[in-house]
Amino acid sequence: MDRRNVMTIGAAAAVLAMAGTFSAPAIAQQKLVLKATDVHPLGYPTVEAVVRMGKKLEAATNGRLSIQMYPSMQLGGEKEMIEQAQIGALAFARISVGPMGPIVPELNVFNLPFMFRDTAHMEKVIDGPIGDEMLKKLSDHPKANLIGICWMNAGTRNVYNSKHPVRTLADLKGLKIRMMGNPVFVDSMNALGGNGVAMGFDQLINAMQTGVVDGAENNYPSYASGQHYRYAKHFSQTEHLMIPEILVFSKKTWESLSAEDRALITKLGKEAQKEQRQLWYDAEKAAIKQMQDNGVQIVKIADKKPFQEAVKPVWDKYGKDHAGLIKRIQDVK
Ligand code: GTR
Repeated sequence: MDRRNVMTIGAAAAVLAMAGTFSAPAIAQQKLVLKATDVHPLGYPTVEAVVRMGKKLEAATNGRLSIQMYPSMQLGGEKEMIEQAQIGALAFARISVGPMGPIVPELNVFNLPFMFRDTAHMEKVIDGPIGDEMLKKLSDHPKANLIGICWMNAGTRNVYNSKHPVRTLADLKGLKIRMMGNPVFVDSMNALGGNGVAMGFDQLINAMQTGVVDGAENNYPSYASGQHYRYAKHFSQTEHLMIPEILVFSKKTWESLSAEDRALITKLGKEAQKEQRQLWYDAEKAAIKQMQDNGVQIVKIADKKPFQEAVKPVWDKYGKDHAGLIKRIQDVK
């Protein structure tokens, strides 16, 4: 080996050494601001849980990773949020399982009316092996392009309208009720006797104002924080749906993260699931107070049996391919 070659090798080694010393940590130090979005405003339990998660992420990585929250549908409705996460235009989207059903068929089981017996049942399912399995189904789905991070509570959904109190199925007749964009919901409302109209959450206020719909259905915090009582004062405790929400992450962005960063986000997601739950219970109480303060008539449904009977065809149509999963959910005691 002549002297020139030795020097070349020496210089190359020096460059490699420098790369090892400076460049790699410099890359690792690169700041990454993860965009997150939600249809709800700041302070709403799902938004607050993700904001808190962002603070923890920032602290754990000395500011290298952080979350920037775009609340209140700033980046569009849920459909747009999902699409943006899929292409990597944003990292986190907190969405209802409602619009995810058409993407991951198994998730539609959570969208069946009267699927869960009560809140405790729903929580046990999402906190347990079925919950983990469903998150994995979403993450592994070849076309979803999303990673399921964690679950969040969203209470029960209840019908509200501007015309009259709904106490029985007969009262739903002729009412145009906005439902989330997924055929299972329109079919459910039609089976209950109303007229289901699918549209995004972002179009709802306008549709109620202009009479395109007579009302909608949702949980207490969504109804109260969106001030839907200004357009639809008759709120009935139909509790026909109990749909958990899901925090998803863009698969594209996920694949660019290190294993450590993924593990950290997964861990903080589990913590967010717990924290959001307490925030949720508090928000439900506050929402009911706000509704009462604004003269909302909260109508009790004396007999829910006819409602449950009426949606049987929806179960036959959407549940038939998932009998095993439905049975496992029902067996969770
Ligand atoms: C809310 C839910 C939103 C959205 C909305 C809707 O309860 O938090 O994610 O699904 O309902 O009705 O579209």
